[in-house]
Amino acid sequence: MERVVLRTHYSNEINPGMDGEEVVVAGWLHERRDLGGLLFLILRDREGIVQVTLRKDKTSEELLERVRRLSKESVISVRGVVRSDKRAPNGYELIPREIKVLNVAATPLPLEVSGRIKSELDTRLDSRFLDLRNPRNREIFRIRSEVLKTIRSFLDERGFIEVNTPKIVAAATEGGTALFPISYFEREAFLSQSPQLYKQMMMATGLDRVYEIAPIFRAEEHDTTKHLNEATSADIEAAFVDHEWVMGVLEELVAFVYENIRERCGKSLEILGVELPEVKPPFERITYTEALELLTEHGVELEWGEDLSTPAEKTLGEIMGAHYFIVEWPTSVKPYYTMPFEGREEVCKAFDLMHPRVELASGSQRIHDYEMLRASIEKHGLSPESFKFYLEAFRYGMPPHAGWGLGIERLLMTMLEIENIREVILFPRDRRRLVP
Ligand code: AMO
Repeated sequence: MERVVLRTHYSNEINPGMDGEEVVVAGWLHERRDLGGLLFLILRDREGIVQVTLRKDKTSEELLERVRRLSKESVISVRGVVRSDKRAPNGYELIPREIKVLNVAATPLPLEVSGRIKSELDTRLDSRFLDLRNPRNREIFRIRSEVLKTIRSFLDERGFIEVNTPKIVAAATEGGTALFPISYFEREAFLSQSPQLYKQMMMATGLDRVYEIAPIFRAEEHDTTKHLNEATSADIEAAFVDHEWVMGVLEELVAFVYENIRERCGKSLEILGVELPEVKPPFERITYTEALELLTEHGVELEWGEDLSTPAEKTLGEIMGAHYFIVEWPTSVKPYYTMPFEGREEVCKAFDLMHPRVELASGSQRIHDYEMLRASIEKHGLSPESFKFYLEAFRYGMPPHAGWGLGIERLLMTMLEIENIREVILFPRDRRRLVP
């Protein structure tokens, strides 16, 4: 069977040294400039732009007319000869032998692709397919892809096995609120808030170290710049280790992601105008109680046993100035599966990984004893009956284990200094947004 490829080169695969060679490029009509005897078409592809130069005296009137009428953002392919020219972008231009119009763009465009005219984020998200034609916006997703690859290779290397757990579930994991109910034949079901229960159950299978990168669904009413109703979480769980060990994995992973992105995505970072800071483990650790003391010193009063508010997180971030862990949380603040410290049950082996702007991850050593877990579920006002499928895994040999969940969008927005979390996910789901 014949395979059709409508281009021979991306724009960045052509250089002035190829003077005289014939190539075929394809992309969108970015701009057209009519200058005396010359007509320039600027073609844009994923990797950049190509200047196509038509000499009016050497081009048929029919072609000139066709090109003049062509709307911006139409899809074209150009077969032409490379000509080295210092004045052209990237030092070369293309002298066309054939211009094919593959699809004509309707007018007017709902969004200015070049980004020269600033659009509201809402307008941009409504026309996301056009918004991502702007390199600044599109490069975020090239980096996102590399971040996911980096996380996978880091965890693979450390013996973690990638798993996929169900997203249609029967029970809440992070407490009774914030669930999206769905109808599952004649029963009620929910969209999964976290792979928590399943990744813990994996510890009873002997798979030992697992990870999952998948959507989490949170029916929170928040309309903030750091919350999504469908987010992406990288989760790990590991057996025969404690919370300190998984914290080590987490800080090394974050540092490795920064290093790898700096190394592999230099051009994308340049387009975004971002310079990644050095991120070196180990990260500073402060206890929850120390955090409260620091906050008091800075005029923010919190009761012991309260979760950290957004202003409290912000103040702490300003004080700490780099990634840090908050450890030794009040047991009452954290979910039922969190292991308390022996002999001081009011605090537990939970941690949050913080970026100065926002929480990035949370995790803990888990309760692995059946009776203790059952009692903890009850103490949190939940019914052990609805957790039966999960509790069963703790009755027949469950090793001690620990894990964490890291928000991919939070990692990206902080790393790339992006204000609104919606920018780092293709099609955000929030309180008002269900399409596109
Ligand atoms: P938690 O609920 O803290 O922990 O979630 C883990 C991380 O996921 C990200 N996250 C979100 N990102 C964007 N929008 C949201 N609405 C949102 N909710 C959560 C955050 C957060 O730190 N089961 C535990 C993890 C564990 O203990 O292994 C859990 O889900 O970056």
